[in-house]
Formats: sequence, C-alpha cells, structure tokens
Amino acid sequence: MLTVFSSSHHLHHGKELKDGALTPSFEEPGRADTILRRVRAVGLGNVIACRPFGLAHYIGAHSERYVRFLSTAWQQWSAGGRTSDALPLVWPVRNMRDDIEPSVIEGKLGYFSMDAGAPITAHTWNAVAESANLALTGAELVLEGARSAFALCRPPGHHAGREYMGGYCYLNNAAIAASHAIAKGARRVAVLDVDFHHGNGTQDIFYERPDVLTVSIHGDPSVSYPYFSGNADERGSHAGTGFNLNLPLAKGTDWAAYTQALKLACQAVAAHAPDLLVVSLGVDTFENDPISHFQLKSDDFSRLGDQIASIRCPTLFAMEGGYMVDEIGINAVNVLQGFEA
Ligand code: Q9C
Ligand code: ZN
Repeated sequence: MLTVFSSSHHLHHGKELKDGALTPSFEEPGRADTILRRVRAVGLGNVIACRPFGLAHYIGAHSERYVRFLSTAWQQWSAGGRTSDALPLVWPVRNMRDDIEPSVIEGKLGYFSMDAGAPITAHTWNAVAESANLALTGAELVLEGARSAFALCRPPGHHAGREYMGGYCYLNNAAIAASHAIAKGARRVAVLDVDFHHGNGTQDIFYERPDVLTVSIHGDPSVSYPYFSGNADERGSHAGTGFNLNLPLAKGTDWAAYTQALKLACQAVAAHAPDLLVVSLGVDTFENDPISHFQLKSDDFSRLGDQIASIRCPTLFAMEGGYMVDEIGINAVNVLQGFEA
C-alpha cells in the first residue's frame, strides 16, 4: 500500500485549553512522524508526495465562505500585531443569530467553529491545505485502480463540518476525498469512521445525501466528546434519510464489544456497494490513549484492518486521531497490515 505524506504538517502545532490553562495540543507533529517511521520500518510500501490541488477542491464539502475564512484567518488575527494562537471565545447558540457572518475576526472565529479546540497559528493554513491534498491524492490513486492507499493526514479532519472547525480539525480530509470521488464519477461512496470520537463533521457534510453513506463507531456522546452529536437516532434527513449510521458504545468498550459494532458497520457499508470506501482512521480507541475511553489493544488493530478488508472494496485510509504517540505508529500500521494480510 502506498502512503501519501508531506512534511508540511510540521508547520502546525497549536495550543489547547486544558484544565484552565493553554498548553501544547495533544494533536502534535510527533504523531505523524511516528506513523511514518513505522510505515518505513515494516516496509508497508513506498511513501509518495501529494499532487497539487487548490481551494476549489475544498469547496463542495465546505462552503466557499468557510474556506475563505480559514485561508485568511491568521492574516486577519495578526494584522494588529498579535502573535498568540487565534482561538474563538463566543458562539451563536440557541435563539441567537447564526445567519449573519460577523465582519471582524473575533466574531468570525466563533461563527466558523464548534469549540476552542482548533487553534490557528501563523502557518496552520499551509498544513491544513496540504493535509487535504494528501487525502485527495490518495482518493485519486484508488480511483485509478489501487486496491488501497494511506493518506497520512495531519491535522485530522473528521470534526470539521461544512462551515466549522473544531476538535483539532479544520478541513474535513475524508469528506473532501469522498466529494472528489463523486466529482470524478464514483456513483456511491462510504465513509467508515473508527476514530474514538464521533465523526460529526463528516455526518454534517453528507447528512442530506444518499450517495455518500456515513458510518461512525464512537464513544457514547452522553459521556464523550463531542457530546452534541453521535446518537443512534441521527439517521440522515431529506434524501439522505437512512444514509447515516451511528454506533455509540459505552466507556470501557473492549474488542469483544467493538468487533460486533464493526460487523454491523461493515454490513451497512457492503450493502451500499460503494465505488470507494474512505476509512477515517483514528487509533484513539487504544487502551492507553490519554483523552479517550475504549480498551483496544495493539493486536486488535490488526483484526480491525482484517475486518474492514472483508468488505472487499477499494479503500482509502485517511489518518484522524490517536494521542498515545509512543504506540500510534504500531497501532495505525497494524490496521493497514491487517487490511493487506
Ligand atoms: N483535554 C480527534 O480525535 N477534546 N479529535 C479533548 C482533551 C477534543 C479529538 C480534550 C478532542 C478532539 C480528531
Ligand atoms: Zn478522536
């Protein structure tokens, strides 16, 4: 399997609020570097650079005004001399005006975000755009006939909705890849999200569409981030009714319970008969993950890959979360090797 990688991810390492203090984000450069080292150590396959894509390729999954906001946010934030990370502090909630985009950056940050977990630094946009380009390149490789490809995306994407960032995510790499596949002639696409957290952004982007099936297995939102989406009764709307499947699982879920949900997820994907399957590959389901609450062991990730392979569908893996940096390479690459075995 080819890995698509760019060292541009080093341009991005923001801060997050933890217990009331700004500290370096768990979503850090060592994550992608550790995975790349493991890809090379096991000889998974060649590592290639991404093809060039531009802003137009991000529109569709996202709105034009959101892409414009992301690509210019740092310039606006820093215009008065600020050097700190740009973070939102106010959001439009129930009964407030969410139909008027504020004209100043302090307002735009809240308007285009779901939380304060997506800091914008001086070169964040370059890393974000390149991360999406990795997924776009991987999608093209699979559409051109490869059985599978691995887009080593960083920053991740699955919390980013059509018009919002959050949860370490800015552009939704998996959704952008899925949209590109449809634009290139794929009739049906499925996104299977195995990150610990609900793929709320991907759900948002495709919620009213029957051509892109979205399936997510994740921590029950009554106790796990992002709290406000991911329930089983969210099934899609309008023409997309029935084309979103959420499989929330309890805190402490181990492989025995996880594999049953994964079986249902794989059956739903197979029934959709997609021309392309995009796997949002988070390995924060690991037992020692510092911010998540499942109990998968490193060997379980090989089984997870094997189970996804049994769908027998051209597959793009796009990297999402996973914060136990020491073992993130073993766990992510176990999925890929399990898929290929
Ligand atoms: N102090 C992904 O896995 N909240 N995003 C964490 C930690 C945000 C996770 C709180 C978690 C976002 C892509
Ligand atoms: Zn996650």
